[in-house]
Amino acid sequence: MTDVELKVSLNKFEKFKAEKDGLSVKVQLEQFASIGWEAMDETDREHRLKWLGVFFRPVTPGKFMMRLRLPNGIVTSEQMRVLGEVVQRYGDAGNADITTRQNLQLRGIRIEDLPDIFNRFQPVGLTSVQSGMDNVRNITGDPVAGLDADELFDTRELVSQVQDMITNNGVGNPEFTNLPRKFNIAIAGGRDNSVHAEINDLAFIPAYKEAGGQGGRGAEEPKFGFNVIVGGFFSAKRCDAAIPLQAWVTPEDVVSVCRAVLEVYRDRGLRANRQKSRLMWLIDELGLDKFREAVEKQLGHSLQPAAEKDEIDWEKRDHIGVYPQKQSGLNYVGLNIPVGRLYAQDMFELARMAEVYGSGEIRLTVEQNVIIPHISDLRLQALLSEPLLQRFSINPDTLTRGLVSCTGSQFCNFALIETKNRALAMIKALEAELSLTRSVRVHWTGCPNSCGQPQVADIGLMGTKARKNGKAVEGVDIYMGGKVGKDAHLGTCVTKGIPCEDLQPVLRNLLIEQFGAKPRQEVLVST
Ligand code: SRM
Ligand code: SF4
Repeated sequence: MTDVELKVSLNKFEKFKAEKDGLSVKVQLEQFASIGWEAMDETDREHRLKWLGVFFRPVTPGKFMMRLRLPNGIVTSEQMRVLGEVVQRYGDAGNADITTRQNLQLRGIRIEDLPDIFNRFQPVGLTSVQSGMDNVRNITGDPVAGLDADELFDTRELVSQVQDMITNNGVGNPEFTNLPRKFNIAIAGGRDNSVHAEINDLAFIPAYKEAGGQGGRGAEEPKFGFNVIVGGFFSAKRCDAAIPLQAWVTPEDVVSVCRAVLEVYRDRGLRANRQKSRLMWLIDELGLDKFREAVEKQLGHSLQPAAEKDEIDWEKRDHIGVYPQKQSGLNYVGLNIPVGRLYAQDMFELARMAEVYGSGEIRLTVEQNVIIPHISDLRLQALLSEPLLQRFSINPDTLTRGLVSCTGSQFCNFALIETKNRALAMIKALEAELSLTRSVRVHWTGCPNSCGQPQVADIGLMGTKARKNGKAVEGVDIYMGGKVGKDAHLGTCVTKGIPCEDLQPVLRNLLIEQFGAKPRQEVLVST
């Protein structure tokens, strides 16, 4: 594309990015704090601040959201305490949500507090840089990396290295602050694909390569590496699972492959129409072979062909409950956090419990739950008797256990419906009515952007406007058939436009007919 053509086709987002890089607002924070949010330049306030992970919320003007970066979903007790202190000062308006990318978002943030908040982040190694808009999102890794006796690869270090490359060690990296659109990266390390690799723009899946070449059994041990998949994404316009790049890389190559793919995407990605800018659209445009060649050219060497099979051969685990670690005498404990919502006091309690019973480490999952690792056998019972576990259970009811929800209309202006509170209330009501012997993964998402990933759920509920008695009401489209873990594939829309007020009986029937739920009355009579 010539410069002239490029200028003609620049949309509003490309224009403001070209005028001033998003990251440059970093040096203006003191100024923003002193003039206040209302006096700020609108584009700085509503767009560029997202390069620092700070999101203006039109639903709660003046109370910003702050999205962190927590590589591999790991947070220390010290960091959790700092984050708890940040939200505590906002009283009822302050809270934190665990996100579907193993991450935390803080709420209630005032612009005048930003300089102080960033000063507190720095000494404890927290960063929120490049976590929104046209940047690479939080990089997900195996939530039980380094704990799981059956893991194939401990993803923690690699995920941190990729983040450090992209963000210049959390300080901000102008090399990658002007991508055509958002970009998601995941690295799987276990056998159950705990990261939903298939819904990322770029993901690495454990796979062994026979020594001595392409398939044949060599004399040496098979070598560990990853098959690379590309182009997975959800958007209102299109949703696709990632496709194989037909490449296998060693762990040592992962950072440079991430860099090369990002450079190709940055330099050749489509920028005219934001609805057609995610990586898969570029792969479509170039064709997979040409795309792969472009990545190889950027890398400076050719990629090895993919291993014949990958190692994802387990059903996905949710990690809720108590599990022995590979380190003898130690356990990890998974707590169910209903719809991922935490308040300051919960954060302080989690930090304290991680220190008293574990090593001070806390982990987050893409199901918006928490894992506390490194609990010795001797301390386990005491941890399990902690009052917080009444609310954040290690043995929740079957439907609460699989519940995930995006933010919804409480804070998100894209939302067509309220999600988190409604999701919880409806699941509780269904649990009162029904008895199930297995967990059913119900995902709510407030609009077709699909942040709550309804396409990976057993039952996915996507917010929409429905009609009832001639009036527009909040409703959902129902998705079914999403499969995670082994043979993961996306679910599809099976029913459209159910008013939320009529949804409970519809879900009840689905759970009875397709998931073996029994009405509690019947269970009582037959026992
Ligand atoms: Fe998302 C935009 C929340 C995971 C697809 N997403 C938004 C915004 C920023 C919109 C806005 O400005 O209000 C939401 C912020 C609401 C708020 O105040 O919380 C938002 N997305 C979320 C989170 C918090 C949902 C959650 O409750 O967990 C997740 C934050 C993850 C993180 O830590 O970074 C979140 N978003 C996702 C995912 C799931 C994933 O990554 O596995 C997706 C689908 C996967 C994907 O992106 O391919 C997702 N979000 C979107 C999209 C559609 C992207 C597109 O290509 O069109 C948008 C809209 C956009 O970018 O224009 C969006
Ligand atoms: Fe907001 Fe829609 Fe994403 Fe939910 S799915 S957080 S409503 S953009």
